[in-house]
Amino acid sequence: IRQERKQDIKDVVDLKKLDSLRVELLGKKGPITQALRGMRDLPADERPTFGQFANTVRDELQSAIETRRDELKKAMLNKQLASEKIDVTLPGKPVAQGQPHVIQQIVDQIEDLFIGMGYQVLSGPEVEEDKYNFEMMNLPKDHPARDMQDTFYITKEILMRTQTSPMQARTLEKHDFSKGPLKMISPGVVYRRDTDDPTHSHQFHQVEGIVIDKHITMADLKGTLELIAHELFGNRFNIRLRPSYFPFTEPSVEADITCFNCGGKGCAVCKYTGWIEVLGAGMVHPNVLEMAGVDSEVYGGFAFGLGPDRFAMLKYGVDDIRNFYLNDVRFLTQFSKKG
Ligand code: FA5
Repeated sequence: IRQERKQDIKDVVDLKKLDSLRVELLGKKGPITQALRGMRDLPADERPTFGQFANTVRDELQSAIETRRDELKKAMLNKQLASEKIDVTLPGKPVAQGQPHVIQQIVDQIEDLFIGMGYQVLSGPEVEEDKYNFEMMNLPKDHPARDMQDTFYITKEILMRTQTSPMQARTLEKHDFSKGPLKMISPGVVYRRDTDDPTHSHQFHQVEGIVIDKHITMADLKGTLELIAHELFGNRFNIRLRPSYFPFTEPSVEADITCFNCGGKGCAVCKYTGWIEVLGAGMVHPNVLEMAGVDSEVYGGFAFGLGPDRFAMLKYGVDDIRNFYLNDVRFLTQFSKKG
């Protein structure tokens, strides 16, 4: 019987059944307990031998149960480990990666170019004072040229900046010329009450640039503008300078680049001119220098304001500026840096 029961214990295949077998064999109603209880009916001289034997059987069964319990637990654990095994060599699920906005990519490229030439890169407030956006840019309160930049006013003195040019005044005011020339670019968002169309948005980007020193000429400006065009477009496009007017530069120019859409032949995108205007520039007006406390008899230089939105359109052949602001990922992911 002892051997048979031990075999029963070995044959059990799950822990629950093992536990009921333990209750059955060693519990209060089990054969061992019963036998030990029945001992009092035995003659006194047989009791010690019987008792010893019963205890030995109980201990053996007990240890057989424990051994089997360990075996079953181990088997269960192994089964679980096998089922949860991870194959680290399997290819993972691709994680969608973000990227800088296409306009930011153009701005980054322009920043890299100018940092390489020793310019500092500064950013200014989008909510700006009338004083910096217009007055210190040589556009007093009722100057007709204010109409060139239809403005979102917040109060009479505070507005959404219409251009990054106020950063000219802000940096000129602070610059210490005894420490060297001023060479700065300032990228950022500007706002105008323009009617949205394929080449105009009421919110767009500009990168302002200014260089002030003792002997800066128009040739330095032209060279710098050509460098930007060359850096961004290689030799695929022509650039032309046109005389223009800005109150804060004298003389002033506007730069156009061959229309990406028609290659210069003329189409609706470029209003049949073959050119797209991408920036305004000129030699900084003495009034702007003087108002910022810089001696215009000694110092002078050039400034420019370019539109990265237009550059992005040209570079990638995007025929509607509004696409940049709709944030449709199907549009934006086309301009991955790798691609
Ligand atoms: C200016 O804003 C001057 N502050 C530029 C400047 C700076 C001149 C320094 C001289 C010295 P303008 O309004 O032309 O100029 O705008 C400059 C550029 O911004 C344009 O050439 C064009 O590329 C871009 N731009 C202007 N309006 C819009 C618009 N509504 N949507 C998209 N881009 C625009």
